[in-house]
Amino acid sequence: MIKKFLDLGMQPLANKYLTKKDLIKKKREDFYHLEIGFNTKTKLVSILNTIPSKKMFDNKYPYRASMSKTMISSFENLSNKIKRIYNPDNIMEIGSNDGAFINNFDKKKVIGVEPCGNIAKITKKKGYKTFVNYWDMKLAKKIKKISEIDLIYSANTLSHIKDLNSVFSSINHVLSKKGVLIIEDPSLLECFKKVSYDQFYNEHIYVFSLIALKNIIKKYNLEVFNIEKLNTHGGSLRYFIKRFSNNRLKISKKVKIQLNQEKKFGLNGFSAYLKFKKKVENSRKKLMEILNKLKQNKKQIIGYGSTAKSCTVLSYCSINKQIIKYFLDTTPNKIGKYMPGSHIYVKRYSKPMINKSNYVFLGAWNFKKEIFKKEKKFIKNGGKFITHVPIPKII
Ligand code: JHZ
Repeated sequence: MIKKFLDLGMQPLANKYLTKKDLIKKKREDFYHLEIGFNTKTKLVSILNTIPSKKMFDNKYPYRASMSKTMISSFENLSNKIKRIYNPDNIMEIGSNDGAFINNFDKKKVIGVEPCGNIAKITKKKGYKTFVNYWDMKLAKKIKKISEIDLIYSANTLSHIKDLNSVFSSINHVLSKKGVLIIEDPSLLECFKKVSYDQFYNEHIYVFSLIALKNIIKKYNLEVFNIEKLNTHGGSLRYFIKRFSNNRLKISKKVKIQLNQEKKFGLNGFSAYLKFKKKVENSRKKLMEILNKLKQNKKQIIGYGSTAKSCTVLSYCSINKQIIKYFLDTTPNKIGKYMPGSHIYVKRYSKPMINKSNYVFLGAWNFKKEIFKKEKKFIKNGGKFITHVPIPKII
């Protein structure tokens, strides 16, 4: 049974940016009801109204993993580890985006799977074998005809695919006997601790806990043998998964520790979910108090990092362009366009632009460390950031 615990209202598709022409023509935007539920049997947390993949991941997809130094170095560190510890004959990445991970490997050893044609073009151009496909059994069969895969990696992708049965049976089909599957996605425990409700948007169908993932993959004779806690994307978990039959890889005690932490927090019962709902409502109230007060005092507020997450916050809190004048961002496919729903304009990031600002809402709060390092001058000159995570405040 799926029990609903949170209603984040009507939301646009988080990565559907609009052009000026779209606005003039009053192009129809798709809105959907963003409600979150908890499966009492599998303990899996998911959004309740899902959008077909084709509507979300198309040839105009803007997100580029390489836009952040944090992500590039996270992928580089993992790649070095993979080479050192597993030394696989071949590697496949599901959701290879612009190649931030596969760039670290020999072109002969690695393949990418990326359904967004405009993004897949980037790795193809560099000479990486890239399948412009959604991950499914048809593709798994095609790949297996060439070879089984020793190491499958997928970051921030499996949580975007509704049919987890198809995901894991296809992985099972192509993974070699001693193969290792590494998945990384935002952690539900971290999301709850940080009240980062903006981890929920149309693309994030699931926010996994170890408890839930363990329950789901056991059906495919797969088990988590190690985990790593990552700071990326607001607190993620990296799951190292093997076949039950592979006894060469031992189960780390970190797995048990994480399971206990999740249980202690109450992630396998419903009351933690109701508590989270209350915290989310308070978060909205506090953020709006801060923004409205600044507005009353005639302060100009801009945004930094036009994230998919921001889209949830803007809609849920009814923040419009009267409150946040524009967003700054480095992503080529977002610059010069308007954010979905709020229609707040996205300007090209530049140092002078940020340095002349006073109050900056941190849309990319997950890159706070990287951004604070980059914006020392803005901070030194008295510039203030506004964040809603873990509690709304001016920093
Ligand atoms: P970022 C996307 O979510 C969508 P978003 C997706 N569904 C997902 O799961 C995660 O990524 C992985 C900009 N920026 O990574 C770049 C600057 O302008 O938090 C990006 O537009 N300057 C696939 O959109 C945005 O912020 C900077 O210095 O929530 C960050 O987006 C930095 C560091 C970032 O993901």
